Amino acid sequence: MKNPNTPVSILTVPFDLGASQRGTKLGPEAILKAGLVNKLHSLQMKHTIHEVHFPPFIEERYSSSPRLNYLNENIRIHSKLADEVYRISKNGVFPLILGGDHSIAIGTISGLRKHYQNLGIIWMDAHSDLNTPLTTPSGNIHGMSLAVNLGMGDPKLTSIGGLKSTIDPKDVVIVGARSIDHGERELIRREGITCFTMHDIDKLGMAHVMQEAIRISSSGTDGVHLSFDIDSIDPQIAPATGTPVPGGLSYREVHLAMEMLYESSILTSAEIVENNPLFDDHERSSELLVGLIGSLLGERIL
Ligand code: 6HN
Ligand code: MN
Ligand code: MN
Ligand code: MN
Repeated sequence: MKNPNTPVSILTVPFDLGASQRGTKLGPEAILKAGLVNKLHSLQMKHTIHEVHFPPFIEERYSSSPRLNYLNENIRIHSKLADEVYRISKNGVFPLILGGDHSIAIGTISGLRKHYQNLGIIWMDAHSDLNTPLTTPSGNIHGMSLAVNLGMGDPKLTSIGGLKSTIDPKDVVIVGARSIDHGERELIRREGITCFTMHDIDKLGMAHVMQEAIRISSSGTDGVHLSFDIDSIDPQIAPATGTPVPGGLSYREVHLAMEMLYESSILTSAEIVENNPLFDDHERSSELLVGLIGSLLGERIL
């Protein structure tokens, strides 16, 4: 964050209809239970916690389509979240959003785009979430959220927040990818998105990759958002995910990323998504996430 005295507004978004596995709607509560509030107190950060409420969904009336699962439910959540994120950013407060599955990035980033002219994005994920209804293998909207933010996909999703401006693909950096679908690969090449795969991290080292991610996302932008998918971390140390992919970030690599983001002072918002306590081993993934949020907000070893 730009100024360490910036107050933080935690928005919890218990929504899991962007994915096929149920359970990420329990994610925010698990992170709070694992000690997030104590962590913020120990860092002496002013903060508020607020749940994004939705009218309950009636299961028999779920909107189904083979290409866009639960489209109407997604639209409702992301529209409401966009409003709340916009309000928080406008007030000079740092929004920290706890998901929920990764579809919520549609709401978060739509809200941020109302406040920032040119938003940069660091997308830490095992996946690139760049599918569209034409390329999706699953119909799950959490696999399309970055594409939607680039203006690609169903108009009912790309128009959330009511803005014409989209994110410039040159200001987007993906970090940690190791499962990219065919259509996503084409889109990354066509749009010139920077994508540091695990192969790049192995070769270049995490410090260099994060230096580049920070430089690219912050050059010519007036805000930078971190969208952090828990599955970027190796599933052996963070098992709480419905979409595990082996060969992910190590404990120190992911902490280093958070520490470097704090030191860079570029971040203006962050979201932590896809934590699914139904797959956790006791609370170890949620505890790891609390530690990572600590590093992101300024906790130091020495
Ligand atoms: N996530 N690429 C796959 C799909 O269904 O589109 C997996 C997406 C995972 C999404 O992890 O946020
Ligand atoms: Mn994701
Ligand atoms: Mn993922
Ligand atoms: Mn730029």
